[in-house]
Amino acid sequence: MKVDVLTLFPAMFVGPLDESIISRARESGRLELAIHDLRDWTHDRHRTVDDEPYGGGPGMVLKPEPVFEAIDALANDTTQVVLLTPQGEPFRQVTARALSAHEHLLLLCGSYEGFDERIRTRVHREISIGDYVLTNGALPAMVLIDTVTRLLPGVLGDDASSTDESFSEAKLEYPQYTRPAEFQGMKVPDVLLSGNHAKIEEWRREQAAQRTRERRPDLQQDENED
Ligand code: JEW
Repeated sequence: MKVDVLTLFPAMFVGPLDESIISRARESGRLELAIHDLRDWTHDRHRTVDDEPYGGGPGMVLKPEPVFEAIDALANDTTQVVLLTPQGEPFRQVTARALSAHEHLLLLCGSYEGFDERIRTRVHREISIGDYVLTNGALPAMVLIDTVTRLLPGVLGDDASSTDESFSEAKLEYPQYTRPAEFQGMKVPDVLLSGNHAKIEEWRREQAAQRTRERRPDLQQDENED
């Protein structure tokens, strides 16, 4: 998959995407990532990307011209153009799945208080990563890249792929333990040391269901499974 990112803060993308699984996905060619500075599509001496809002009011608004020019340069008919914005649809695992099916994503990060409404006409999807306030769209873009990359064929080993389903199945994970069997007076539950795999599986299912009920009642669990 090819992912182009359009941002006013390209330096924010250096580091987080050069580590771990994302880094390996890039090295193996399964992810081709390019970070672009929106100011590269300005033509004035000050590389202006924003202006005052028509009608007055506080803050600055992202100008349409550089964004349209960048989209014209970077996107084609097969590109899924995604705008990161607090006004977007809430980002979920199903959204990540849908995006991972595209060969080419163009992520528009934006910045400032807002963007010219006409930018929306060039966008296929608007996504918000959650209900909290951020300073710009760089972190949301990186969250999206991370979630989508690990869904690409061959990026995760077989072991990790099987643990991929926690959120797709709307269930939190069961409690886990490793050695030692007792640590600072805290014991690992007997059932996990019993060697009885049917009982262990039963215990884990019950723990996961209980934990989901208590912590995330908004997640729709399988009704016959607790
Ligand atoms: C997101 C892109 C660009 C936040 C979440 N927050 C916020 C906010 C901003 C500007 C105006 C109004 C509210 C900051 N901001 C962004 C925030 C995406 C931009 C500027 C964003 N998902 N996506 N939770």
